[in-house]
Amino acid sequence: MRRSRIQSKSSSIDRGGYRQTPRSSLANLKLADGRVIKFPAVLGVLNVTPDSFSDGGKYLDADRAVEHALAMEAAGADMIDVGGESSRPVGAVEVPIEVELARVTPVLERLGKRLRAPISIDTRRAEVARVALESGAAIINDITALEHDPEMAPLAARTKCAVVLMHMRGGPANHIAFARYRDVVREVVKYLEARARFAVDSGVARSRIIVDPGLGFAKTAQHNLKLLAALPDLCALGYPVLVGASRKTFVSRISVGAGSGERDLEFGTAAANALAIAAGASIVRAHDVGAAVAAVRMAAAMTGRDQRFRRNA
Ligand code: PMM
Repeated sequence: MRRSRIQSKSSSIDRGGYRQTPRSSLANLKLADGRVIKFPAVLGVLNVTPDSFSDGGKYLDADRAVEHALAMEAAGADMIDVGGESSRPVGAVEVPIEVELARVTPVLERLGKRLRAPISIDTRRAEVARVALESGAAIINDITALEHDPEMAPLAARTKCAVVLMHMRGGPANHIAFARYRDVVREVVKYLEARARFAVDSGVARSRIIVDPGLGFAKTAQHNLKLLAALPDLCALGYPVLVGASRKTFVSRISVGAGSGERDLEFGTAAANALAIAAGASIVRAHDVGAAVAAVRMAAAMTGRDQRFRRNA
């Protein structure tokens, strides 16, 4: 069997099967306000945009957005990811910061009073993140891994929020033009290792850093599949790993065929989520929260990561 050239710190990885209780996936994320997110966890997606790939335009109205967030929480989402700038593979439009703020602020204000699940803000702009954190968000999900805005790292350090560092090349509008690698796994792991080091050097606590391979961001379907197969290498960095396969084009291309497109995409996403958790990922980002929760729970129980089933063994 071909082994990745990245030597994992965990020598017990067996690529042929799934590890029991992967060492590198930490048990939980402790937020600065005392709340604890137990892993594996589901991050429900709330895109407040007119043009996001799978749900663009559905939740531009703040009341509908709040309703959807509450429904995702009721369906078992552990966190809700609020985003006001689309990053679809082709033709994402750069929105002015005023527009991004106008989209997310009313939603965050209303959610702050009603949602118990922690909120993450999906943004590359420190000003948007600052406003969100003031409204009660606890996590910054930065698809540029703190690269886009020099104020982002100091903000994360100062506020003690958790941060998701995602791999991407280029920007939200043109990343697909940069999908060229010698060794995608090696390059993504090295990048995330460097960005995590940068975050720590900037004052972000190691325990509040999450890394994400950025499926679909400057990646072809082959790149995404290679990264999913190599998740243990990413987990070996020692940070919780977030995987965002939900409704992405590569899942659609692979899984759509037998039944209705929508259902196939949901099942394909659920399969990707289950296998990602089984391979050691800690969080999946999901549009269909009910399906993701079922997939994650099943994968966690089968790989000994669900405390309830371990005790009864
Ligand atoms: N994908 C999208 C947006 N934000 N954030 C992280 N951390 N990881 C992802 O994979 C990710 C993200 C694009 O998906 P959508 O527009 O369909 O929600």
